[in-house]
Amino acid sequence: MEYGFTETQGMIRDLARQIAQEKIKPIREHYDEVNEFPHEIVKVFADADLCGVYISEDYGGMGGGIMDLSICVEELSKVCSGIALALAATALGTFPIILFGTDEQKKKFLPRIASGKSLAAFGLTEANAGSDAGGIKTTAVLDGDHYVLNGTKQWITNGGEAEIYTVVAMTNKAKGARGASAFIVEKGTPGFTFGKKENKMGIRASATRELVFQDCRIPKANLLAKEGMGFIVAMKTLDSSRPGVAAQALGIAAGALDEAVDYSRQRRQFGKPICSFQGVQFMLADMATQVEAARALVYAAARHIDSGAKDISKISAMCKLFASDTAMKVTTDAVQVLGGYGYMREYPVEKMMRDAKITQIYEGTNQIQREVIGLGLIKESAAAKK
Ligand code: COS
Repeated sequence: MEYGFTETQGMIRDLARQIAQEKIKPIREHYDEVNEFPHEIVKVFADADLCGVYISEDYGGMGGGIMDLSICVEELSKVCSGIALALAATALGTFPIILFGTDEQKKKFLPRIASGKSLAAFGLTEANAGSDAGGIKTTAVLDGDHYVLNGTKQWITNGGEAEIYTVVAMTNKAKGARGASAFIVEKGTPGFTFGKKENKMGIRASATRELVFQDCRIPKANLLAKEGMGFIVAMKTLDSSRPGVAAQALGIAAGALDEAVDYSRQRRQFGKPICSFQGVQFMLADMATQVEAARALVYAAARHIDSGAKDISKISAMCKLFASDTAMKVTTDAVQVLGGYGYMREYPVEKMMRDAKITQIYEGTNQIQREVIGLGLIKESAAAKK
């Protein structure tokens, strides 16, 4: 099969492609305009069993991995990355449970996510802790059988819409990054509310909101891994989730390329379709080459992680960096190919350009990705010299 997909992966691609074309395409402009969450499409994902493609069969999923998730997110993002994000951000919120949850925690939460009954979200970022993830101020204090959470998380994707949140808070401030711990918090827990809903440049069908904790008591059993391991939980989660952002960026770029090629065949100037001009052809050729290169790196990273390899930080950061820079460049060029029409809301490429921008920023800015890649290179070189 194309790109070495398994039969199941081919099926996931076809299903996601069909949903994107039939269900998402007709309503993507509306959701972008009104800045609302697409509940009707999340139900379609659930009915099609797409919510659990990366979750083990033991917990109700399809038993695939990051590659299966990436294929699904890429296809959906070709049409609308904001809507695809409901699924991708759920994966981000789910990875801490997959990677660090006990069997009990997995049994309790994963089947709900796999079935699409519950969405998940990941709460790390705060107003003054973005790139400096170790600088979070939210606290969790042990009180008998409960932890008491206080603080505010900012810009949380799926905020307010998700039922299950994995949240990082400080259990020992004095220890810095080593004093953070990760918890599962359910929507509806007293003391857990939602704050400001953001009005964004792109991915407007996605909900981005504050999580507010005020003396929020959560059972001790909801601690993930051990006290003090929260920063590691967060870093390893991001290592696994970044290919999902890369797949989203790849989908946006591939979608914009398709639009640009189609348009260049229809649009006539100087008595010919504009695709017959070398200036346009060369642009399309560069765009297509960049998309294919991004795809190769995203799939390589996803497969490397799925192989169970331990050294995943560097390639995960590389695919996120490359695919998101590709998305920005290709969507900008797609707008250029469509010219004046490209700048208008009636055509989808201006939305794709707005949507692409966030992929260079979230789940670690591309400057942070370069730092992770650089550190990886230094570590590898040092290990090779030992
Ligand atoms: N896997 C396992 N452990 C990791 C790790 C990883 N990928 N990355 C770092 N660690 C460990 C380090 O080994 C170190 O452990 P020790 O204390 O035992 O030495 C600890 O975590 C702290 O690491 P470090 O000192 O490198 O942390 P920094 O505070 O300097 O931060 C970066 C490192 C910048 C890479 C990190 O803060 C980061 O990824 N920031 C971006 C966060 C982000 O993506 N935010 C987006 C919002 S979340 S959607």
